[in-house]
Amino acid sequence: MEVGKGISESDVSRAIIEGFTKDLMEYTRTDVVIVGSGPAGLTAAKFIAETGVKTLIIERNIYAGGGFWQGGYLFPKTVVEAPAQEILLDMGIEMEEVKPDLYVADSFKVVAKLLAAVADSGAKLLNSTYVDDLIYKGGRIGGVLVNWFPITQMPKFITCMDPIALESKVVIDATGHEASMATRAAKVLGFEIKGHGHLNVEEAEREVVKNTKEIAPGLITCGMATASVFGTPRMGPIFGGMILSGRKAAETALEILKSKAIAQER
Ligand code: 48F
Repeated sequence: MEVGKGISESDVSRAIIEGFTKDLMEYTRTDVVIVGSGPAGLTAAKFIAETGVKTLIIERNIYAGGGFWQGGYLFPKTVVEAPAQEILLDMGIEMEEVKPDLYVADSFKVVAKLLAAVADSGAKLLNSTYVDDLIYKGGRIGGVLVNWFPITQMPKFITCMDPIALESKVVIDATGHEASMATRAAKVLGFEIKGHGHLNVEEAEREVVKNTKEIAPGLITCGMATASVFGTPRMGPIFGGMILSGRKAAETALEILKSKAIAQER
């Protein structure tokens, strides 16, 4: 068979345009939107989507993975502590024990296998897309407003280039240090975003998992966004707390969806 024979340029264009718009239409209404595809957001996505819940991850970068591609100082080594290594081992990620309960792995293998697990779970990724704001109606967060990320680099994009809305029953803020969804919600609902504190690994890791919760009706924070909301310390380049926080966000989202479904049945 001669490669490329019988394929026209417009065939290629149609495949891209039809495929993408079909997906986008399908995700105008979804169960869970996760903003940010770092370790916390990706872990949350895997644990939610594998239960069959319709899950959309939105990431402003072309690539997914956030800060998970490198450890500290741009060195591509991922460090996690117990018990988070169990989640990575379940995905087939090899880890070396550097001391009891502390593990290290190649960052590219960690991200590649986590992304594969997320893809297999059925979650969808909308990349190069910036979440600009939240839908707020009936006393709860009801989705997100999105635009192409390159638009944010143009002058005056907020005022003259409207985003489109994607509805969802739950939104998870996994935007890292910026906590940008929580910051929007805080302005509208009148609560305070404290900003994370100085480095303290033990306290930071404990608090980030403990504080992963629904912070406003329909809005959950996880990962570094949680530390920013609650003003707890930063943890530096260790990722166990991010992974465990992502899993807790997934459990919280599934509980919210269950209680909404029960309320609708009544
Ligand atoms: O920063 P990020 O990796 O967040 P995380 O999952 O993990 C934090 C760690 O990487 C590290 C740390 C602990 O080890 O301190 O920093 O909490 O990933 C956040 C992702 O969200 C995207 C951003 O590009 C990144 O990939 N993001 C942020 N704001 C938006 C967004 C937005 N408004 N719209 C879309 N994506």
